Amino acid sequence: MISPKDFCDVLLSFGLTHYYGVPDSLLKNLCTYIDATFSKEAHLITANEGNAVGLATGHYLGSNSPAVVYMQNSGLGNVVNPLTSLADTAVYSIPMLLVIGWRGEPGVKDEPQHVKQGQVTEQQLDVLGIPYVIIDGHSNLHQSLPGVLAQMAQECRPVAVLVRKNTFDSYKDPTSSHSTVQRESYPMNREQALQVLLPLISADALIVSTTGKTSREVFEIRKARNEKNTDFLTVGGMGHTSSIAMGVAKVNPDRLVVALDGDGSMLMHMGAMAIAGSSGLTNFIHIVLNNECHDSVGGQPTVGGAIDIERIAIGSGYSQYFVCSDEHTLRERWLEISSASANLSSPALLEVKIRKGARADLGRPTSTPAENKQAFMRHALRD
Ligand SMILES: Cc1ncc(C[n+]2csc(CCOP(=O)(O)OP(=O)(O)O)c2C)c(N)n1
Repeated sequence: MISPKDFCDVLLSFGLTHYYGVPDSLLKNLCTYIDATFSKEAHLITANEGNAVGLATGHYLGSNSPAVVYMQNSGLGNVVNPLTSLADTAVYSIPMLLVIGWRGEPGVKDEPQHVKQGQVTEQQLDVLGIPYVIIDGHSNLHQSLPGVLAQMAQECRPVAVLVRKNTFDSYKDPTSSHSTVQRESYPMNREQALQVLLPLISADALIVSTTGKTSREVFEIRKARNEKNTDFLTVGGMGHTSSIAMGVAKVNPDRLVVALDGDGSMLMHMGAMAIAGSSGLTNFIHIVLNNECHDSVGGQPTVGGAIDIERIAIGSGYSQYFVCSDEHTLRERWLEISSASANLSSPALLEVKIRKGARADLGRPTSTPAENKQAFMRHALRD
């Protein structure tokens, strides 16, 4: 296996000193190493992968040095436009190194949402005209990387390293004092908050839950309670949970629709909030489970603890904002929301402040995405 430090040292020897990206479970050890080692000036966790490509572009324009952009291969969709219409050699010709975690590599068992993306990752890089190398735990970085990095510098273009599963050695932040530590510790974690919330929401409501452990926990809670799983588990398409919920709410004005979102997911496509806020929908409640981090892929921090979600929501046109951080207040806030919802003029947002962390034995949905879709649609159509 490759130590994250050796990897970054090799990149450093090629003048790559700055990192931008969205964390990935496959790159977890590399991400933890970068976050623990590099200063805020040299490393930023971005809202989405396109945001990282934009930053790397500006980084080059302002310094004449390329930067590194790291991401899960599911983030390739978010970078297509800035790569093809900005960084490509046919446009501004911006050098940068993309470090891409290869989920769903053909032949390697993975979750349904990664299968298609894993199959097409190499083709996508080919179509985008991005030269790349593949590395795994046995790669000799001094042989694999120089060629592609020389091409990046000489041809002034984005290039990529596609990283297989189990490439990086484990890395534990020795200080644990870095930004991955939450500023405040709240009494509930995400699963505890969901345990309280789910029974409060009426059985007739339509629930859309976000990517990662939120949906896994929703699924397991329903199973443990012998309840039918009619919630839409947004296993892919991170950042689009509230948009999906809003789409459902628009065509079901007589039903309450609840988005169970994460802070990382909310931030990823925050423009959606302005659209929801301006929608005039009165049957849509946006719940943000804010643990200030990307808990599902290793707990790397988001800016969820630094931003003012109330002002963002109200400024985006949401009619009301509620906040809570313990079980008692969560119950109270839900009562308030339920009684206020008849008089709402646009969506309401509930921020639930939680601490990071999940059960070690958390399972994954045993139903397929097709089964989940059918169950949700039967519930929506009262079939
Ligand atoms: C476009 C895209 N980028 C990255 C990922 C990897 N990913 C899956 S879940 C997740 C973290 C989600 O964070 P948040 O919404 O705050 O929820 P939490 O895990 O903290 O509950 C990430 C980065 C992804 N699935 N899709």
